Amino acid sequence: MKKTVNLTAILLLLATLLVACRSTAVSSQSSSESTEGKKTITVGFSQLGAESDWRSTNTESMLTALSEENGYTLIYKNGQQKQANQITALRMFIQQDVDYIVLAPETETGWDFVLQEAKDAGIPVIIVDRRVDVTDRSLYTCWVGSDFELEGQKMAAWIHDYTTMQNIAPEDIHIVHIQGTLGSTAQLGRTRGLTNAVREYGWDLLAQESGDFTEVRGKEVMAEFLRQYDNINIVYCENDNEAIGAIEAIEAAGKKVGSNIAAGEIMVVSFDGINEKAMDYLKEGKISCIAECNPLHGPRVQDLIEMIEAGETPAKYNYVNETLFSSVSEIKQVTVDGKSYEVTLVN
Ligand code: GYE
Repeated sequence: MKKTVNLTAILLLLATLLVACRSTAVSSQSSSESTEGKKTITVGFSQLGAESDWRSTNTESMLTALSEENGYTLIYKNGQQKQANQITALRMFIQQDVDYIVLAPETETGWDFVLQEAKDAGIPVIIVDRRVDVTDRSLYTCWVGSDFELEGQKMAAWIHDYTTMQNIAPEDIHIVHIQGTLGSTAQLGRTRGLTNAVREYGWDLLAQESGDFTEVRGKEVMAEFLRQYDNINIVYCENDNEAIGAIEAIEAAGKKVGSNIAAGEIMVVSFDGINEKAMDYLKEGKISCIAECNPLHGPRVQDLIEMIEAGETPAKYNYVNETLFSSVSEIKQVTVDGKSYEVTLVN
């Protein structure tokens, strides 16, 4: 009897051991499966268009960061400069039940309905670059981009410091202003930066018109300004592509671009600092100052998604630090609202 009990106990022990071994094997197999077959994160990215070098660099940055190697399935849609296309893209992402929506909006208004639909579907939305103006801010999780008004303020401060140093009286500063896409955050901020300075310093703002952030329109608008005014001495372009177009128009009209206003040169300033041709123009002195606007938001958006995935709450507004580029060596820094910003010398 004793023997039987012992045998049963041994058999039971063996069986338990076997089961234990098996379950370890199963669990180790399933965990390796889960690392190899790790769930990818599906992101729908609605880009507004392809109007500038800034935009193409931005798109590339997003596609590289949200790539398959990094664990993403990216559905990319180019809105071709039309908000209606972007809204359609967002609705498609909602139907496809993506994990995240990333939106680079063309203009600020008109997003309330579609963002409400995304919220109702439980899809977090990350806004990148320009902003959305919605009544309920909980319609998006967070935003990452530049402080466009600060860019404009820094540029205005640079113009003020430089012209003061050159002993040019405010009323002798005759500016034409080629704006970006009207209603976009980049346009609104950069325009505010200039118009506030015009009011503060008493500069002569001759004309304002949108060049839609493109080279072609920048050239057309500048040609038109040159036909209307013969005293232009500063051109404030809201991006480098417009500046390149404007320079073409100025040179075609037989005038010279440069920072020597007293000698009759037309001074061109702009924004971005990503376009190679514009950076060459800066070195040559054809563009006098460029306020940097950084387009490399891909890794930033990736970080935000990873934070949310980890259960953290990212800051609502995430700003990127930026500099001013200039080949005019005399101005080493500018001050805005009591804070000083260095000018990066490019030559
Ligand atoms: O400056 C311009 C682009 O929104 C910051 O859009 C962006 C602007 C950028 O087309 O080149």
